[in-house]
Amino acid sequence: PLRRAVCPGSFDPVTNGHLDIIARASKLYDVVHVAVMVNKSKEGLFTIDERIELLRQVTAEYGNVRVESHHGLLVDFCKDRDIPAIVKGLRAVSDFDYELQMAQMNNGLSGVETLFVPTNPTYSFLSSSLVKEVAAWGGDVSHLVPPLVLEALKERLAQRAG
Ligand code: COD
Repeated sequence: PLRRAVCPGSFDPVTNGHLDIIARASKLYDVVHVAVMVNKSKEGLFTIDERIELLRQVTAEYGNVRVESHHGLLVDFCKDRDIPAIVKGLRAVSDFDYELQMAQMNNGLSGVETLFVPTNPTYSFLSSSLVKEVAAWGGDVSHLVPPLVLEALKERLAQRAG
């Protein structure tokens, strides 16, 4: 059987930090599912469909990545697809508390394991929310997101400003 893992997140939008983790997971597993989790209480800069489209284009080169959205619990996404492992990036100690809680909760709910990959230090400070904030004030984020995402950000922020 194929060895599967999932990289879950909000991906609003996908950054080079996310991509680093997805690329590394894609070398360890036969199929990597990227799950764009729908959070009703967070509106987001990009719609779920836009996030999926950006992710599909920037992960196409890996060849074994499938991008989908999910409304509900991550453990149910995993159960439906026979995915035994969640792969997550750890940026700093500050990520650890919450990630550990989620890993233990998910394991208790369904037995799914969580594996942590240490972030490439180049991206240890990087998050989608900081990218959006810096870009909104005109800062240069071209080294933090793929070119396609940079264009999408510029377009969306120009729409918002206009
Ligand atoms: N370097 C390395 N990894 C990174 C970086 C970076 N710079 N930035 C992000 N990551 C990785 C992290 O592993 C992070 O967890 C993941 O990418 C996603 O990041 P975001 O910011 O897009 O997504 P989050 O943190 O909002 O995602 C949280 C989830 C959506 C995964 C979580 O809330 C969830 O599973 N929700 C579904 C509902 C559910 O099951 N809830 C119960 C949980 S116990």
